Amino acid sequence: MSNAHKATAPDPGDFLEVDGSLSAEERDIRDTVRDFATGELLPNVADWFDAGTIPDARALAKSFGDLGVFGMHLDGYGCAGASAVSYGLACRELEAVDSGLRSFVSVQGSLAMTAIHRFGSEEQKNTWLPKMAAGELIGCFGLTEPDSGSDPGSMRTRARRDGSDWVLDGTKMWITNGSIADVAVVWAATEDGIRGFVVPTNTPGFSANVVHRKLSLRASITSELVLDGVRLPESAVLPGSGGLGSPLSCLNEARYGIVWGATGAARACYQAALDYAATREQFGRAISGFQLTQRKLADMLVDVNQAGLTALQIGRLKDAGRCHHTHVSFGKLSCVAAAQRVAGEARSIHGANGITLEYPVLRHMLNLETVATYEGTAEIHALSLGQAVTGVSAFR
Ligand code: TGC
Ligand code: FAD
Repeated sequence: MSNAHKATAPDPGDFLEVDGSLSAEERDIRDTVRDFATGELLPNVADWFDAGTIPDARALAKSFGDLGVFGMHLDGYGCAGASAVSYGLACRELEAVDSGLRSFVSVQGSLAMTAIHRFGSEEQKNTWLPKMAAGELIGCFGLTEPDSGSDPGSMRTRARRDGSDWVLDGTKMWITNGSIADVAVVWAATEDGIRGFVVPTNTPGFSANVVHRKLSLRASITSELVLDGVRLPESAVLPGSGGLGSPLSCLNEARYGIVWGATGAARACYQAALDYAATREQFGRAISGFQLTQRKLADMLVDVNQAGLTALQIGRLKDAGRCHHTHVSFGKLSCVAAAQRVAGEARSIHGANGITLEYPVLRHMLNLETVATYEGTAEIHALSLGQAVTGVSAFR
């Protein structure tokens, strides 16, 4: 006879007990990041979003460095060498506050630091990574261009040799933290294919312009990078980089963080909706008692928990060395779509209050428009999966 009906009622926030399978170390990391995120970031994030910037991004970088989340999945050079699941949990807890804050950590650790860690010389690693891990230096990652987004292989930024130097010309667009960065990892086409360059942002010819009037990811700084005859020594090229596969392999790391991050945004919206529905009364009763609201809450519960299971499974595959980049596409496509559905339903449950910054739901919903776009749009990840299951590429 089944005992299912006698079991303790599930926790709505972790219905399938995904967190029950975490190790003690993973739970510690989750709790440390959650405490920091809810204590230090949550009270400020609506103001930052309202202002359309992070007013003291250097102080925030230092706090993230002290917390140990920059490049936490990397080994050596001041990095923590944590598991993929631990890194994912950190992304989840940060994005439960705001996608822009997880982005800060993704771009620094998964993109700029990973590129140097994976393709850099010992000298480059020793010069940049410890200070980036500590949050003393801020990095950005320039792949996208005004006319080259989903198709980065069509980039126009060029690096040409001039004696023993390299000279870079081109424009990068939509670059997170570009105008506050100390160092930019810039991808450029050379005679030998696409290569990565470590560009100190005080190099003559380098400039960055902030993108204004964004309606999404407002608690994040987004910039255009202009490279106008930027002259660099041979030691600036990432010696291990070669071909489009190099930047794409960094994207896999950041996309993996987004898989988890999206589950944090979804959880935050779901919890806000649950709380609001329990206290908001119309027609003489709490709106949580209406069948139509319960249908929304049930659908959200399923989305939040299925996304959580997906993220954990991909994390376990990654820790076991069995994560293919199409697993990450699966997670990025499905978890972000789930978070978008949850945020939309949560906003509707909040009625008029849902359109204000007093509640987190529209802020998350707007942020998720960016999350669904960067690091490969939903369409690009659908095509990656389509190619994986059919063997036919439909990109062109
Ligand atoms: P294709 O011919 O398929 O591939 C070129 C080479 O790359 C290899 N490859 C990968 N390697 C590692 N990881 C992946 N995910 C890879 N996908 C492909 C491939 O095997 C090949 O290697 P080889 O040795 O044969 O040369 O290239 P394609 O030109 O057809 O393009 C493929 C496509 C469309 C999937 C790719 O270009 C793509 O992913 N487009 C989306 C671009 C994108 O995601 N940009 C993100 C910019 S960074 C950003 O948004 C930061 S947001 C801030 C934050 O994260 O918070
Ligand atoms: P496009 O590629 O022009 O796509 C437009 C539409 O066409 C999309 O719906 C797309 O899915 C669709 N489409 C394109 N190709 C196909 C196809 N083959 N089949 C079907 N549909 C297709 N980039 C960086 O390099 N570094 C960063 O730090 C960074 N940070 C960002 C921060 C923010 C806030 C934003 C919004 C973007 C950021 N990006 C960054 C850029 C981001 O990666 C690109 O916006 C993204 O790759 C999509 O490129 P695009 O905007 O040019 O859209």
